[in-house]
Amino acid sequence: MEDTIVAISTPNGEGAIGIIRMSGENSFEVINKIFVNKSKNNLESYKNRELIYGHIMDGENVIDEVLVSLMKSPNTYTTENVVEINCHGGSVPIRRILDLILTFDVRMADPGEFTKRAFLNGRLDLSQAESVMDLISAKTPKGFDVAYNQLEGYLSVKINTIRDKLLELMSKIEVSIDYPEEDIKDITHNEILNELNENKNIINKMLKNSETGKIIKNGLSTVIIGKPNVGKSSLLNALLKEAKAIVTNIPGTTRDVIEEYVNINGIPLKIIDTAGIRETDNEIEKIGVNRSKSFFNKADLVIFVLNNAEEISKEDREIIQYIEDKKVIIVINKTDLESKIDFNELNELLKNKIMIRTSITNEHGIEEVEDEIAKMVYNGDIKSSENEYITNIRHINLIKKAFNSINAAINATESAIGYDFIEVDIKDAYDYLGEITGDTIGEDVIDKIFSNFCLGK
Ligand SMILES: Nc1nc2c(ncn2[C@@H]2O[C@H](COP(=O)(O)OP(=O)(O)OP(=O)(O)O)[C@@H](O)[C@H]2O)c(=O)[nH]1
Ligand SMILES: [Mg+2]
Repeated sequence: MEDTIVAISTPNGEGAIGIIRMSGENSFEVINKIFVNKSKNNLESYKNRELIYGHIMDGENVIDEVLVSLMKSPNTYTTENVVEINCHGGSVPIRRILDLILTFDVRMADPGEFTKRAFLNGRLDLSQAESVMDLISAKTPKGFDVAYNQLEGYLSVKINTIRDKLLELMSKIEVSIDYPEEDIKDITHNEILNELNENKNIINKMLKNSETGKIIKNGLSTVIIGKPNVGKSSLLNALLKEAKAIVTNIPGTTRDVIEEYVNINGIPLKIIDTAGIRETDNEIEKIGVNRSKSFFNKADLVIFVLNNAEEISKEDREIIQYIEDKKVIIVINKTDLESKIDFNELNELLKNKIMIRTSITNEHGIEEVEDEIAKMVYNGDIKSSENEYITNIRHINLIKKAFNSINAAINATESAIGYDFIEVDIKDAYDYLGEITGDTIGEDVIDKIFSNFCLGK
């Protein structure tokens, strides 16, 4: 029998209510001992999941006025008996109730232990359990929708469908190995190849979307660079729709790096505005410039701003060298002013880079910048309505491994190697995919996954 566990399920700090959750065999018995309501009925005479008003008592002493609900196994979060206590949302009542509960045969839950139990008791598979954490930490509504879809089991269904097909293929191969002289028609190399290719294509499609999935989950780190005074901070403010960064006509206004989050078509963007790049004797500005340069390397996307009213300078050429093999959007700003920039030279310097003309002062071209960012992330689509992305690095790595094993099986089949060798590779792919849903996985990996959860979840 599993221990009974308890944890505070609401965040730290002051709030209207705080929730303490208890799960396991003893939870009903414990709540019966510490909870008193006016009619003094035995709690188990209440309806399942009904909210019951009353007080938590430590002997004769009232600890807090609360609402309690009892949820009977098996239709609960963990599938065990679960009790939730809604008390006042301050650290004192919450802590006191928790301490009181811990005087009984109940222990503190480990991080993620409630969800781990939901997994171990078979209510959720591993990919669904992992999505719970993504739901909580989602940075945009889009990120939430993708995680929710995973909780609903879209990934599990997809993975299980492939695994079923692989299993069927393995059993056909097995029959051909074990009973070669029986009347059953042996599977041919060609038939194996067809099956394998079909699964390879499905997996490949999943992998293709995984870059987008990672960005939807973790955000896109975007750096705005350019010479002083070209309008970098103005662009940051325009994307944020808020005057966060200081804008002046004095070159060298931004001395340090400014970081802000913004949601662009469902993509969480961490935008970094940097100090304008130029040679300078000013020590403070020098540090800023060096920091700007170091930010290129870490960025997923670079927005390089140039001033339409200035000629291309030595600094611009230097920046162009830095960004050559980066994902870049070039913004030619101040198009309201007379153009002095040599576009022939610029096109020559910046082959195949996307260029957008803006006048931030007149609010021109900003939407184009946003659309271009979305396009880069959604593989050409400006607004993807799709929610079927794989966002979890662990899943992506396993899908890659499964892909490689299927490829190995295809190669083996093409070189007409013995069936037992082909089968080994197929079995590997089958097992890797099983690690996503938790069908084939070691206890250590499971522990590691849930230890990243927050307490009380
Ligand atoms: N005419 C015109 N002026 C602009 C435009 N965009 C920005 N400016 C002006 O250009 C000046 C510099 O803008 P900032 O956004 O501070 O430029 P920055 O690149 O952040 O400058 P540093 O922080 O010094 O590197 C300000 O006076 C802005 O009002 C534009 O599209 N047209
Ligand atoms: Mg600035």
